[in-house]
Amino acid sequence: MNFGGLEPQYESLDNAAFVVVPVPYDLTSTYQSGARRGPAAILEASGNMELYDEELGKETFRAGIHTAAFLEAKACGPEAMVRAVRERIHNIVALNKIPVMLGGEHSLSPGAVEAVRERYPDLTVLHFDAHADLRDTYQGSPYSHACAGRRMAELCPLVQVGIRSLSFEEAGFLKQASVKTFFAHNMFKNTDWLKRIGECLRGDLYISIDLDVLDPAYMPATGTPEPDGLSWRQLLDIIQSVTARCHVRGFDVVELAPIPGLVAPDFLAAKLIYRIMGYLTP
Ligand SMILES: [Mn+2]
Repeated sequence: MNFGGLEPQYESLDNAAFVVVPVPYDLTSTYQSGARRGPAAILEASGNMELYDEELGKETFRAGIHTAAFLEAKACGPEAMVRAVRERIHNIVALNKIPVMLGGEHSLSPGAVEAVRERYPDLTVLHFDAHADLRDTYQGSPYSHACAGRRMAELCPLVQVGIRSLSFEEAGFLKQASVKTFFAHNMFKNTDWLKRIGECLRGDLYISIDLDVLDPAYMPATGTPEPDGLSWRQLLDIIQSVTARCHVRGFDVVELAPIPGLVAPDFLAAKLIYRIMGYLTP
């Protein structure tokens, strides 16, 4: 099972612009678990997509999309898992290919960011999420999904978009931290919101997408859904505008917790990934 259900010549590692890394891990989930089933659901849905992108007018797969082996869960805890992600992503970046991590839970993303930043030291992270994820520790662990934003912010400048859930302490942290947060309730009050997000971003970029940034009407299949999220089109508009002005060195799509019998969210995730790949290829 590879991303897109591609023929071997478009799937080989040597010729691939993108390397998809499925990481079926959700051991720190606190509300609804199930993100461990996300990567397989995305890959299966991707095999049923049209490979001609009707919006971009091209067949993105011709740039080459390799799907790596599943990175299986480590029983020795989330820190070892983050390290395993870092190693795997490091090897992909070293080949000058764009890593695309499929979560799994968000606690994995700092490992990918760390690996990409080693190669691109001026990296900025664009973080889409309903949740700020800025806790220093959660349930005794600094590697919880609830701390993913904080860990990424320790590595490089962080720009958060779509946020609509955080604790009092996280709100306090934002007042003094070098994190730029676009709250969902504020984002669309001004017509220049797209421009304002773009102004925070330049150069090398990593994009981390927690799918719960989307409104649950579009994306019900997440462990911690929140109302008042972005639409499919709003999310794409932001990503398209930043990919036009930044060098995207890697991205992840995390926290899909598939709902049995409801494939629309799986399909959305697959098409989102393919569309982003399309933005990143000439
Ligand atoms: Mn979230």
